[in-house]
Amino acid sequence: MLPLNHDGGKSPIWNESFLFEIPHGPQALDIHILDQEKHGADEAMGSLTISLSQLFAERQIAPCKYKVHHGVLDVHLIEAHGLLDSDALGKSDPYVVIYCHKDIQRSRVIERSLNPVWNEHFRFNVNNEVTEVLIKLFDKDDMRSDDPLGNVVIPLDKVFADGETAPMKYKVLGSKGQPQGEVSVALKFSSMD
Ligand SMILES: [Ca+2]
Ligand SMILES: [Ca+2]
Repeated sequence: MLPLNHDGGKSPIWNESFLFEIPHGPQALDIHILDQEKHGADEAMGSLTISLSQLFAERQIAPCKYKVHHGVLDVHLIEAHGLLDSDALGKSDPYVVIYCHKDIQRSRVIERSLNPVWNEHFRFNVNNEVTEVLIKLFDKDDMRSDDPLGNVVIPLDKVFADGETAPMKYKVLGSKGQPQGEVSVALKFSSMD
């Protein structure tokens, strides 16, 4: 067991070497950083991928720093426009389910509206394994299973680079890729590095 550093493990020093035999070796090295838990599964803290092509060409790479994304992503679900009317009487009762890696969160239901305003914030712990957020829209139905209203995929590379993206309209796409309205979302990433 390694002793904890003076800062409670935030800046660990390992200074360990690992030898790999790679006769027909992989093109990249994947490093996963975990937090050891006494009870339950160890928690992922981030990961990085180092391409080995430069190493194969130059035989050696001097020590350098690689960025590990680790922080909190704030998904601000603002509103939607022009959603499908999937109820025989009246309008849809939309809500969304947000998928961020293995984490799933759900908004409240706005009754009888095709232009719902949620103005809700959802916070997710994210690391390098997370590259996008999936938003699924549904119509809440009482007597049967909820109707899907379409999906939105938001790539996160811009918010990771800029730290913040202003409210933007994303197209809601149906099961065949057809547009079914739009959702306004703003993103904010607070790095823990
Ligand atoms: Ca319905
Ligand atoms: Ca409904």
